[in-house]
Amino acid sequence: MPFKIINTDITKVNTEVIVNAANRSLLGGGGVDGAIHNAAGYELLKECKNLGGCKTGEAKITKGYNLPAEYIIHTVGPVWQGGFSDEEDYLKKCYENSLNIFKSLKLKSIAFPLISAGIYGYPKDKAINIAVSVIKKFLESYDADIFLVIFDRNDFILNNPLFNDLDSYLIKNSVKIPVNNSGVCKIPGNYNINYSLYKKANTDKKFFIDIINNKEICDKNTAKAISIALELDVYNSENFLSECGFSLSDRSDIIFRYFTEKNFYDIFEINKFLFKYGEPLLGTTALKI
Ligand code: AR6
Repeated sequence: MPFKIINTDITKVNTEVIVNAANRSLLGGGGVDGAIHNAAGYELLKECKNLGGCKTGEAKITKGYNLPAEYIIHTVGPVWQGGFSDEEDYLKKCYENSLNIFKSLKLKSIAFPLISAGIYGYPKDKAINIAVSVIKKFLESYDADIFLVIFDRNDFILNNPLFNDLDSYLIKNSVKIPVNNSGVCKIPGNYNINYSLYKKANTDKKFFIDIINNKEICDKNTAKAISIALELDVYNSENFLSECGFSLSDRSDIIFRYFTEKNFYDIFEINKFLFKYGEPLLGTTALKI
């Protein structure tokens, strides 16, 4: 089920599918569309000419040609018109229809750009929230590695009151705590961890099962993801991590502690904040990007 937000150029991403934020002609344009057509080559335009265009909110698939990705799903986002023209519904449909094609082909990895958030002017914070919420819902019933590609970190705007609060928390808690990363690297036996928690830990199913059976080394990031999945409060999460051989020390740990203090266990939301601060996200995808 894992979902990660990454900062890169989507044309370089080696998922099976990348998604293009196209226009209704499907014949190329600027932004990510231009970058994808340039990188894929002329053969892509030839195939697109036979598709007969695409309506806003719908999606069509082509081969990836010279891209690392095998396929491209082209979808057409709405142009922002102040929010009064069903833009939200159309943008949701872009993600949903792309994911439906992806699922129908039984594919396992896909990367999205932030559809409509460039030339089409959709407010970036709203576009991020729609992308994450549709992807999160989809992953409840289908296992895949899904990436949201943020090309320019400045586009990652979080309009969330917790953000200012977390900022002051980080300033108050910036004192270095002695580090214990002795890394027993094993999940302590006294926690009854059900394998179905892999979704809540944003972790690949097979990797998660190997971790809880101690067939794989549990790194600190995974230990924190499991602690979130178990909904351990701040006291118990620190005990759990300490039993795994880790203590909370760096900035990403302080962000983790901030959310456990609040009993906040939505790993997708926590990862938005970690991305914003340039810290590693919690969870593990099967595909390494
Ligand atoms: N990799 C990942 N993301 C990118 C890349 C890249 N190489 N290049 C840009 N982005 P936009 P839209 C980001 O304008 O708003 C085209 O002309 C960019 O920073 O590409 O849906 C089409 O033909 C932004 O966050 O798409 C349409 O006419 C996001 O991709 C129109 O633009 C989307 O920006 C579609 O506009």
